[in-house]
Parts: sequence; C-alpha cells; structure tokens
Amino acid sequence: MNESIIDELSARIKDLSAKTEQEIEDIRVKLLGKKGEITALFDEFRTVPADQKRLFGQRLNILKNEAQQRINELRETLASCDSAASGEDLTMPGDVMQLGARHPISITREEILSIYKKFGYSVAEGPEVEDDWHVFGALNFPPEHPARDMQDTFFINNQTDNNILLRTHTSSIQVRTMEKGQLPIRVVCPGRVFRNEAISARAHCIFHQVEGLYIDKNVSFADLKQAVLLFAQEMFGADTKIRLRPSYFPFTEPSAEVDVSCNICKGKGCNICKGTGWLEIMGCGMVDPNVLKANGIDPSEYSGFAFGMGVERIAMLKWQVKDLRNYFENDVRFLREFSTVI
Ligand code: 2NL
Repeated sequence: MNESIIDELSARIKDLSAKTEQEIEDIRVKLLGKKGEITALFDEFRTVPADQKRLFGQRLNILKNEAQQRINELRETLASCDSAASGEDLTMPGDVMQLGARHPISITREEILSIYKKFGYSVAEGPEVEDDWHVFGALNFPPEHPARDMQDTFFINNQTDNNILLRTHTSSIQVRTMEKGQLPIRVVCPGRVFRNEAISARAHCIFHQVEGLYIDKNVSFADLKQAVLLFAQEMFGADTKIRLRPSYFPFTEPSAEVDVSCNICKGKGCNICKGTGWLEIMGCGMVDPNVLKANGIDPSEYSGFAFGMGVERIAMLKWQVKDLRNYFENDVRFLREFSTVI
C-alpha cells in the first residue's frame, strides 16, 4: 500500500457526480461495497508493516468518511434538484392560480341588503319549504286565488289536503317576523323563491327576492315614497329619479310598481329601457289592514309599508344581462366577467 493510491482516490471522490439514484448506488458499491476499492484497501491493511499501521489506519478511515460524506451530498443534491435533473426550467414563472368570482346574484343581494342595513333595517331569513298560512293565508290571498293553484305553485306532494309548498315569495319571512309580536318592525328578507313557470330568457322557476317590511305608528305613503327614492339613489346613482305606477297585490293597499330613470341613457330612451327612459325595479304598497289583523297587529294603532324586488332583475339592470338563464347555468365564461366586481 502506498499513500499516492489514497491521494488519488480522495481526489476522485471529491469530483464524483451523479444524475440518478442508480448512479449514486453504483458509486457506493464501487467504493464501499464488499468488493469496493476502499474495502479492498482495508483488506490490504492487514499486510501493512506494524510501524506504518497507525499512519495508514488514520488515512483509510478519513478516506472512508470522505466517500460516505460525498455519497450523502450527492443524494441531497439529487433530492433538492429532482425537477432540474428531469430537465425542467426552474426559472419559468409558476402556474397562475384560477381564482373564483362571486356570483352576480350574491353580489347584488349583498349590495341591496347593505343599503337597507344602513337605513336601520335588520336582515331575516326563513324556510324555503313553507305552509299555506305563511305564504298565502296570512297575506290576504283569497281561498280561490290563482297563486294557490298547482299550476303556479310547487306543492311538496299532490294530496288534496296538502298545504306544504315551496314559498312563492319571501313575504313568508315577514309573516314569521310579525308573528313574534315585537313592534316596530324594520326588516329585509332575502331568499330563493319558487314558481311553477316555463323557463325562458325572462322567467325562471327559481329566482331570488329581497322583500322589506316597515311597521310603526303613523307610517304613511309619503314615508314609502321617500324610502324607495333613497334606495334607488343608493343603488343606481344619486341622480336617479323614481316614478310610481298604481298596481295591485293582495297584501298591500294601495299598491304601486316602482320605475327608476334609465341609468344607461339617463332617461333619453334606449334599447335597454325600450325607448321609455324608465326601468321597473320593484313593487310596493301600504300593508293591507287585513294582513296586519291576520298577524295580530291592530291596524287602528299601527300602519306600515312593504316592498319586494327580484334580485335577478336588479342584477340584469346593473350589468345589462340579457338572458336570465345565464344566472343558473354556471358557465365560467359568464361568471368570470364578474371577477373584477368586488
Ligand atoms: C314584487 C312585489 C311586493 C310586498 C311585496 C309584503 C309583505 C308583507 C306584507 C305586505 Cl308581509 N307586503 N310584500 C309588498 C308589495 C310588493 O313585491 O314585484 N316583488 C318582486
């Protein structure tokens, strides 16, 4: 044995490189395996003269450690650069994460609610599956009203005495609020409603409403008009005008349909407002005394107003969505258009 063999092996160990696990394993076997070069030197050590044993013993141990350390280094390098070893370019920018967007219906619903919260209303929700009393009975619908017909309302089953149904408006939530007997009431009620209708660009059997109810002493139609005006200006801009057209609902008297001045053409007339300069946004009215009575409120002491709007319709006006079906199809090309809206 001579020192130059050890020096030469030590230099080779420092220069070792490997691209795969298998190459590292081959190196280990070649150096430290049963028939490896370093193992062979240890075997040869037995023949070294006694006066040189100390020197060669130390050198061989150092050499063995160097080999083991280099093999460990190669393993670590391979593990951390696995992708580099497989030819990937680590300087490439990462994949862009696809973020979702809020649905236009929920953006609109939240905007409507936040306006009314600012006005001091609280928000209430209620069940989608309701009984006849909360949807019709307590709201002054006569027994033969067409809305009570199977043609218009989804009943939970078809038995003749069945009175469990999917709510056709969120007024049922306001009925539940009145039932609690706490006055005054200032509440807005959002939710899904269900009507047995053929699906088209302008109608869907499921849609979203926000209804509101205000009951106190001395509430007048002038209060209703002012509340509607303030809402319209918050929602569609400070220069928005409103107009009220007489209408009919079983639960309000008098009743009105509310139009806002078209925010696209500023009232001049365009294809969105069909040349009229006005867009219908909600229905409203003074709560019918029969409704107050049915819910245990004395109409000689209290009066109130109520309103209801379709969230799909408000969102259509805000973003000029032409076809209601877009809201329900979940086509990402439609939904992504709202990713820049908060
Ligand atoms: C519309 C019209 C309206 C109401 C909803 C209501 C609720 C109670 C009492 C009286 Cl508890 N009225 N709600 C009143 C007038 C109109 O909605 O066109 N909705 C989309």
